[in-house]
Amino acid sequence: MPPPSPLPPTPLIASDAHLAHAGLVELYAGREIPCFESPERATVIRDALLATGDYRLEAPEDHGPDAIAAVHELELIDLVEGVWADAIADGHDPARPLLPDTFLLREYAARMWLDQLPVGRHQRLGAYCFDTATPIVAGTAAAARAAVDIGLTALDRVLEGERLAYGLCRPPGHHAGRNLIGGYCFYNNAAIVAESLLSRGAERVAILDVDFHHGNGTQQIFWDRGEVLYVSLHGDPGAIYPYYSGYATERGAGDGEGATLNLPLPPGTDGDGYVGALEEGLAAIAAFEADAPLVLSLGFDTYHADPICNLSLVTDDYARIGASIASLGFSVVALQEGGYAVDALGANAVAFLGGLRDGLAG
Ligand code: Q9C
Ligand code: ZN
Repeated sequence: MPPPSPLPPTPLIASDAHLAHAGLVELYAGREIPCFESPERATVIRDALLATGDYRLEAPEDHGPDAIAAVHELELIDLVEGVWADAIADGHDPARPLLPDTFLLREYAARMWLDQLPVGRHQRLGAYCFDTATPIVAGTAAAARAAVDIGLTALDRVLEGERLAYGLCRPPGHHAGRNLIGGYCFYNNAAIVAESLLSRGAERVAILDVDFHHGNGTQQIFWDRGEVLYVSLHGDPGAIYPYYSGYATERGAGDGEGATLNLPLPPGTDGDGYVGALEEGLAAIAAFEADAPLVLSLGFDTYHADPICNLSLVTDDYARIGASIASLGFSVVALQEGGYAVDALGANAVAFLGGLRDGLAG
């Protein structure tokens, strides 16, 4: 191992609360399979970063419920916080994760008032969830709250003067919308951090999303708001999750028109192709002239061996991508999203954050 670099250690904000968001299964092609979004993901990333000597581990501080309520509707928060208890009270097996068994589709929603929804939160889960990949267990709500606190604590460190802070959020956040959970996400950590920046006086905040998937939740939250630029690189949704959003034609609306930039990438895109598209995204961010740190939704599911994705990045590409993002000159609040090739997550995190860290220091 090379000697640690002389730069001061970068804050790595992490918590063990996520360990209880475990025993998860998802439904895929008619089968129940172990959920790709596992606790080991966060453990291997944390251990690999600490082994470099370049990071200092810090627990999140409790930021209370207000920052979550600034982004998510109260009924969604109420659902996340209470759905497990309602299911258990109604006889749900505590050893089994909870998944919706119906979804509130347009046809029904059009003639249904929200106050007609069933009282049991487990019975209305399908009104607030858009897929079968977002299992809930007893520890889910506390883990989701801790992930938000991780993001907000990382933000605090950057506002105190760090060029980079990394929040090891789990569960991830970018698929969660104002009133929807999905894609392994409950509270939208990155959106909450961006909204917190606005509440602290920023006028223009940019979010860059380099997770493999389109951050449909983040896009929805800021769709009609010009003060937040959302730029996302992702696998072409014509072929892959989340299917219904992330097309280049989606550019925002109203005050937010032009403040959403989607850069879908063809299957098999390699490092050179990725960096080419990234340059377009970075140019848009530079032109936006944010007056706040960059909020980065960071996923490693762009990796060639990711089990549910279709891009072709290799570990060395992450160092280039990190360096490229650093060249923007913004301080960065980096928040973990996806990445499911567990054996490679540590090396990819070290490469990416190392490139970013060195670039921001130089
Ligand atoms: N058979 C994030 O990366 N569906 N979420 C996968 C696999 C859900 C990904 C289907 C993918 C969600 C944060
Ligand atoms: Zn993803």
